Amino acid sequence: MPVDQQMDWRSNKILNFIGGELVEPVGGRYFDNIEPATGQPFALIPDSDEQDLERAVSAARAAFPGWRDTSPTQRAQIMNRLADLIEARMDEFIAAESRDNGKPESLAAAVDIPRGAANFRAFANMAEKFGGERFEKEQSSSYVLRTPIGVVSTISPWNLPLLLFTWKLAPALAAGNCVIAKPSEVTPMTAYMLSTLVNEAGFPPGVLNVIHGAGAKIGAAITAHPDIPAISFTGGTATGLAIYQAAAPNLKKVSLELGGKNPTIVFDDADFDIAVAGAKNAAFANQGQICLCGSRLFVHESIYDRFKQAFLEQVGDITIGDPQQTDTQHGAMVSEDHMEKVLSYIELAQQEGGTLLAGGQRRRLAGRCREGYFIEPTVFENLPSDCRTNQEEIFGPVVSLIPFSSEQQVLEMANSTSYGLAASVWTQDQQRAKRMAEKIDSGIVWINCWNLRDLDTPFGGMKKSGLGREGTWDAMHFFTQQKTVTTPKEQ
Ligand code: TXE
Repeated sequence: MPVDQQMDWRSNKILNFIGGELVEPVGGRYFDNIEPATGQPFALIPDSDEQDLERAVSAARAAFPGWRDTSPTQRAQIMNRLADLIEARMDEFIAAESRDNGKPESLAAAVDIPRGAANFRAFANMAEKFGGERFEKEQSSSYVLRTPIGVVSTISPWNLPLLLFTWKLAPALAAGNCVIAKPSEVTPMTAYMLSTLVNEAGFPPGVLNVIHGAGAKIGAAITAHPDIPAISFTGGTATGLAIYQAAAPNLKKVSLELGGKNPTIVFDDADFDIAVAGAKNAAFANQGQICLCGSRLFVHESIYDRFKQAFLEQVGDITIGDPQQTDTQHGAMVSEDHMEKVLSYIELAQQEGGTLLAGGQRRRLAGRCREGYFIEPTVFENLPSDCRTNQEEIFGPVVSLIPFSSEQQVLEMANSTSYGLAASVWTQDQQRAKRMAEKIDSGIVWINCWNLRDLDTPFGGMKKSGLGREGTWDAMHFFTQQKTVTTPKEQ
């Protein structure tokens, strides 16, 4: 269970969960789990390898016939029970998520943990109502069965640890698959806590297995394993491409939700105050570490100066602080490596001629967090649309302000990156909103809002932002195979 802060941190060992048991990695190796707000280690993470994976695959294969034949209603009951158990320990999960990731507890409380539990409820509901189509023709009657694939794997990232972990697990389980889940080694704690509740929820042993460890080692082993025919991945584009290649020889099914360089587009007829607040939230939520964050902020030239001023005022009001404090709005970056990556982009932006309008520095806090990985919310302007800062995913609290003069011009700039995940458009002109939605190359377009998620809607990106879609219906499709059954009609 969660870490006892009084003990020597080395005795705080995260364990794998295989075949219904919490187990040490076979090789006995661990690495440190660092708290990003303090820079200090606080737990040990299993450095799992192929031997652990083989155990998990055997357990999952053995469990599959039973789980496949469990009724959707029973599966739904077990999943709802797991959601109940998470909710009953809400405060522990919130504290652990914040400690592991660096995000404010208030954010984990508002988003990560409630959504982490709600994902099980949403897909429990799907288990009971998901079915195949029927086709009635003159000579034949057909229906489509949707059957589970078998043993599948989920590989999830560190930015929304429990939320994205369960977003993948839940449809796989609801569809009747057995799962080998690999959370990010950067933020393994809430996945571990969840694994301690799986038996109590009533899952048979082997249905859900959680393996911890390094992406390049255990993640790569999962991707290459011949008995895992489907992988749902969220993470960086480079890793997604590696997974796609590794999966090809075995013709595995892959769902890839990758990076983004998302445009926020503010027209001169937008509701000004709502647009300023929305653009700020889009740029800096979760310290800018959400694939949906709007890191390119296009503002119509006629309101540019006024907008810039109002935006900078709001950015200046963001409270940076210890994630445990209730008034903190902006916490730590997830790791030292990631902080260094983001700081190097801030340096690059200046080399590329950008004018720094706000932030731009690592923030040193006093007390407990003095070694923490904090970066100030950072705003640039005067960067050309095609420079690296405006083309590459930074994945941090860095936004670039860019003026535009026409719909055509902003569309060209918005579509100029290799990504295509999400966009937000701020205008009160419904026709313009419709035109923009049709022409922006991205899987999601929000009009006068940002990150307003309906879980039933398809979620995913175009171009290098990914392959396939998630969302309740799409994820159930991904984790099932279709079987067409046809009978002749009486002539
Ligand atoms: O993610 P990785 P990283 C972006 C963001 C960030 C960059 C790199 O720009 O700076 O990606 O982040 C597992 N085979 N996003 O390196 O490596 C890994 O263990 C199989 C966008 O931290 O993609 C983890 O569980 N698995 C993003 C998961 O992949 C491998 C969220 C994601 O880690 C593997 C996070 C391999 N060879 C970062 N290598 C989003 N789309 O929301 C690593 N993994």
